[in-house]
Amino acid sequence: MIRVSKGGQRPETCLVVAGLDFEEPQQVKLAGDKEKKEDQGGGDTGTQVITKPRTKAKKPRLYKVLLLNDDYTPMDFVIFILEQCFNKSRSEATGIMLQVHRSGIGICGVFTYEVAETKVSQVMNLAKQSEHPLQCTMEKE
Ligand code: TYC
Repeated sequence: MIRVSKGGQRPETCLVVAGLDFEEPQQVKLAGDKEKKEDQGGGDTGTQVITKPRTKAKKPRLYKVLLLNDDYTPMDFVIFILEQCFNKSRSEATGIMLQVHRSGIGICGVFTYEVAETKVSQVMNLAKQSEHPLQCTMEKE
């Protein structure tokens, strides 16, 4: 008997790499397995846990990267951030900056977890280097 993964939550340690995902343990019989062998007490049960790659790619969760308004960060710096880190055109960047300036918060983009985390770090590092209090954060879509 061998346990393979199928359906449901993925294990904590699981990585999603190039569309491959892993599935929750499920028992699968292989040729030569003896019926109920592992249920008959002690010793090596002949049971192992393996993970079987999922054939269908699961959609990754997405995260919004948000900019917060403050009274001190120059508007030009926010536009620069939106152009450099989020590949916005000058006019898109100006629109988002003004939206944040007027409403207090705005969306720079929507990304997978790791990409969103990287963008937030880049923005925070650039703001820190330039000694601006600009805040950037991420939130589940
Ligand atoms: N409110 C800032 C100012 O008047 C501009 C600003 C816009 C700051 C967006 C942060 O995320 C921000 N200089």
